[in-house]
Amino acid sequence: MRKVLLTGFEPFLDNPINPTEEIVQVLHNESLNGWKIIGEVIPVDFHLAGKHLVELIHKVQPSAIISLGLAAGRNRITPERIAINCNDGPKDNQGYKPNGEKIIDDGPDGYFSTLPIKMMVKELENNGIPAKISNTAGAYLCNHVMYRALYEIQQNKLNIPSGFIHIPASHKLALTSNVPSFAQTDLQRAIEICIGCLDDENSSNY
Ligand code: PCA
Repeated sequence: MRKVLLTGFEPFLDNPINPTEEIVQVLHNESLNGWKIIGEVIPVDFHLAGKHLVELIHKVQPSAIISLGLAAGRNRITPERIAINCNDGPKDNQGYKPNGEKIIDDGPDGYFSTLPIKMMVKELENNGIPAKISNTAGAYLCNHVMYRALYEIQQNKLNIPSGFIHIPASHKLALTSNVPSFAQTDLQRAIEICIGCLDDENSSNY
């Protein structure tokens, strides 16, 4: 069965939990629409995240990659359109503070997602889940991981779709911060719906 590598992140900054961690742990080893889900948690660490992800790509040999991250404050599911060659933002979990440096010195400025992001938004909305394409994944770890995966795919001429989806806070997380929130079960269902779009015939409509 084809495998989809589904990555989430550990908690970071002032977020005591990360709902993406729970999603990938719960969905790990589940099968959906002919896809076996391999769920993995990536550290919020600029020096380790890319390495970890690249190792997973070569170990798992997935037929698609969907990476997930928390965007506390957003009020809908947001498939990302683009990743940029830049690390910036606050300190990571190891205390490293990026300063706008490139992710890959001679890498391209950016990559577009190769996931069917328009189809994902349409299907999410058809299922009653608010969603919207995002035109920036920021410059923190989420952008970093999206860029690293797309770079690795290009370097190795792997013909697989890859990209990133930011999700809002869960209710549990919103108990400790003043942000919009979804039920954890709805966040998980949203990601299942997105995985269900991987085979869509119209998926070239990025
Ligand atoms: N969100 C952060 C990093 C980890 C996560 O879940 C981001 O948006 O970059």
